[in-house]
Amino acid sequence: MMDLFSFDQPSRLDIAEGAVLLVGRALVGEEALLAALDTVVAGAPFRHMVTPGGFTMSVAMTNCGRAGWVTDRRGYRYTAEDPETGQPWPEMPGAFAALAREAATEAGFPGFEPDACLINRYEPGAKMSLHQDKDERDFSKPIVSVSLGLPAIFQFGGLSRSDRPSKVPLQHGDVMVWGGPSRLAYHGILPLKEGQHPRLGRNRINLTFRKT
Ligand code: MD3
Ligand code: FE
Repeated sequence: MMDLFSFDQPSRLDIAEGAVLLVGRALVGEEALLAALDTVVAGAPFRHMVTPGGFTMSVAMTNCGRAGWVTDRRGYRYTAEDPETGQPWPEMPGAFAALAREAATEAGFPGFEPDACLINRYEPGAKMSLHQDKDERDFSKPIVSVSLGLPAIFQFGGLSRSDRPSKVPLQHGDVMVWGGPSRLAYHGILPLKEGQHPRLGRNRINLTFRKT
């Protein structure tokens, strides 16, 4: 029988200028991605960081790559070492770097070589409030994000916090690329709904690739 939808040609949705959703793009090679994730988390466990304002984040985080994003009472920044251990963050797995690079190319941003991968873990109820990602130096590089596990509703706003955000559902295996004018758009994740994912249980994992 003919495949109407195949894993090697995921559908591509343009969400906004420079913002591309590659539906199911991470499903090919999903097991390699999850095995690599286990290796990273064994070296740098998830932890709940504290914002400069003193709030503990509902999302648990860790990092891999030459730089990792951290927050504490002193502020937001990238570090070469995990502050919990003083050791370098785990290396970026080859399967992570390849997916980020290929997805960026497919979305029109060739030559993307991320040096940081922030890994976010959401349990039901966890959320990420509207914010901009602007701790990086070069906004001409895109950000690539990979959604795994429980579904979430992504909020995508404009360049001003007061722009009313639109809602985009994100599923296991979806890859988004944010470049061009979308790179500095406000965005967030609504509180995760209760659920069970066959492979990841009560969790949503998001990999966010950046060139710092
Ligand atoms: C749009 N994470 O870690 S990924 C973050 O699902 C973050 O965990 C969310 O926002 C998550 O900073 C959303 C999608 C994403 C990431 C960066 C963006 C969307 C973006 C940068 C600019 C515009
Ligand atoms: Fe963000």
